Amino acid sequence: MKIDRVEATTIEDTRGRPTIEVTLEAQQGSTLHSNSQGRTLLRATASVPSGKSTGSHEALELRDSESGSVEQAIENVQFEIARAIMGREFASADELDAFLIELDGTPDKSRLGANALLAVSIAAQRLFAQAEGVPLWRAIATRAGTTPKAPRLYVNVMNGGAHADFKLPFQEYLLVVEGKTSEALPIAHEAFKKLGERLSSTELEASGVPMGDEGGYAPTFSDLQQPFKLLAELVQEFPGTSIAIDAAASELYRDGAYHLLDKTYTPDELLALYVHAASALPIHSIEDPFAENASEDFTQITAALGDKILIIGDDLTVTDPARVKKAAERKEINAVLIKPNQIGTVKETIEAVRATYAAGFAAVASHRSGETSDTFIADFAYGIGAHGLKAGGFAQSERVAKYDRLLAIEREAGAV
Ligand code: 2PG
Ligand code: MG
Repeated sequence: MKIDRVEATTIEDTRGRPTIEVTLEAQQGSTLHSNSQGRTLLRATASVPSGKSTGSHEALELRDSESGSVEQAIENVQFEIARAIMGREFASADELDAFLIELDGTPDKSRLGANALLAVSIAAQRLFAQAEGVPLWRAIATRAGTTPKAPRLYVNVMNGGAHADFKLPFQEYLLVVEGKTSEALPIAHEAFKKLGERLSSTELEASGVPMGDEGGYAPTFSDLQQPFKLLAELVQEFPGTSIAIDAAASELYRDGAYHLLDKTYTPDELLALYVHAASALPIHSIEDPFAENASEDFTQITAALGDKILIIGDDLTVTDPARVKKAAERKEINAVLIKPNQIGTVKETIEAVRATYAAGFAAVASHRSGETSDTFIADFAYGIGAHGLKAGGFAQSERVAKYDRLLAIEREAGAV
């Protein structure tokens, strides 16, 4: 395939911050082996999300440090990347990604920007799927060598931490819903509504429940147990559901201790809190229970709880195949969060998935806290047969779009 048009522009994410959108065009049939007749125009657009609680080992999102603009990343796509890829023959999306990685030439994508590279990489993956005449999720499955499957819904019902001014210490309280999307989604919606009614009926939130960055409620609690109690009640009412949290503990760690509400916890005390929660409550998984460099604490919690629940690495592993392998050797986790923009190309994201599966771990695909309406992550989750997909709460259409895409995939998959 030869790409003959590359365009990049700024759009706003759910936090109103600028991010990058790229459109690529190619002529189908413009290979050495085709004649000039019957060519169709292929066109694909992709935009990239942006994180707030970012791991320090993530690939670099290129932004102007003062204004936060992505002008430089856009320029990099429009000039250097466009010039390098246009008119060149790429036999596969993998070949194109390998070319992008080499063009950037840095280990953390800091020259051209992981945001610039990923937008091109995702749009290119879409172009190749179109050229092959297969749905995006199918193209991803073929590329990754995985068996497509509907992911569990990881619906972020209560937002805390950096996503809600730390009104709740843990960043994400999620309801995990099992089953095929068309059955799981109505249950998730109903439970989300119920939770909203309950929160607004408490005196505390009588004036209406505020919402957090990821489209979930952002209530204030004075004790750590209260949100868990509310969720445990919901789980009882809605069979097939369970609780997950993303502690995003790197954000809670200062001066050798973890700060939760008005108390500090040593790593051992925090471990005891998790162990107690996992024995008393229907907990399915805990993500980033400790700070990103607390290797031994991760190993300890996985030894204590790993046969019962998932311990998911996010800031710890940053979708980096090498880091996933290291985490496997050290037995730090038994599941990996997969976020394409932590590494910068679809190719490397797939390599991180391979490393995850090679270790016998579960993969949970994830959006970012600053999202766009791009639904690539839903196709990716389905294509790799992910254990789950984190796509946020229902109060933002950018989150709902991902769940709706899973519904559409279910129909497409049934029709094949
Ligand atoms: C996380 C993500 C997504 P952010 O920590 O898992 O929920 O948040 O995009 O802010 O890193
Ligand atoms: Mg996380």
